[in-house]
Amino acid sequence: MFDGFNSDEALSRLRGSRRLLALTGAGISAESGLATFRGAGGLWEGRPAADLATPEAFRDDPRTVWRFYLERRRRAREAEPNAAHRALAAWPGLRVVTQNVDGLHERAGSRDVLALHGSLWRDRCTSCGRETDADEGAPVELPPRCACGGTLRPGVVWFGEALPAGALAEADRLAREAEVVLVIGTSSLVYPAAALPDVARAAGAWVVEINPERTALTSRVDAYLAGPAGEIVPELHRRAAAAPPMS
Ligand code: BJW
Ligand code: ZN
Repeated sequence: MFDGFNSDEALSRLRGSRRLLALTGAGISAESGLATFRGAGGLWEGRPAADLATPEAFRDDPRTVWRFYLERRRRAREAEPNAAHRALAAWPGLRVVTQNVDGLHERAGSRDVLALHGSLWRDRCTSCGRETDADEGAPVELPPRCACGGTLRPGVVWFGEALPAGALAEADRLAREAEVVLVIGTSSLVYPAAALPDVARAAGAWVVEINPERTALTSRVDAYLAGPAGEIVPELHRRAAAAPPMS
């Protein structure tokens, strides 16, 4: 049915399952026009985008890191959720765990999204730790300041930083309880998120990867559907979620 392997069994597993988990990465937002980290367009002013997502980059050059995030906010604000975000939001019994910070799952209508790497739409003070909603307008001064006088930073998780403990624990629980896990649009290189499909599989789940390219994970999944999320996910939803569960 789809290119890749075991797509027919993926469909029948999906039809029969009530506890579904989608683990998403930057690739699910590619068709909304947002650049991935490691693909084409993953450079910002000639530097790999992931190099800017570090505490060291922020310490050395907070203005450049802020300009990068302000540009990401602008693009995300102008982007719309695509057919893959919408199909996941419409899928009964499916929970979303995302590495993305763009908010497109929420805007598509997914509820209780677990955002492992924080949010583009939050700021955090590096002095007092207070978290606030990001200001709508561009700040007059970079880096922007907290009311306490401290430097604000984007409310995202950079390399070497801990993921939000509650979200990670909940994602781990969902992975253990899932019957089928859809891993969509991630290179599966960044941990601990990349370990969740293995956690799920060890607990008995069926893991289905959706990605136009093979990844670090592909050799460890039960099915691989090769193609863009915006085409494959709605088609899966149409064929699996719309059909009555087999009894
Ligand atoms: C499509 C498509 C279409 C294209 N349809 N698909 C174990 C082993 C080794 C290393 C580590 C380890 N544990 C921890 C580490 C260190 C590190 C790590 O993983 N390093 C590796 C790179 C080796 N991890 C961390 O540092 C993490 N923290 C941590 O472990 O803390 C420990 C600790 C505990 C207690 C106290 C203190 C510390 C934190 C990781 C944070 C990652 N942050 C970023 C930035 C977030 C903010 C922002 O957005 O700016 O998260 S980096 C960046 O990578 C971002 C992403 O969420 C993340 C993953 O990227 P993703 O989503 O997979 O994107 P790409 O670009 O890589 O892939 C896109 C995919 O889409 C491709 O496959 C395409 O083919 C595909 N695609 N079009 C479907 N249309
Ligand atoms: Zn403060």
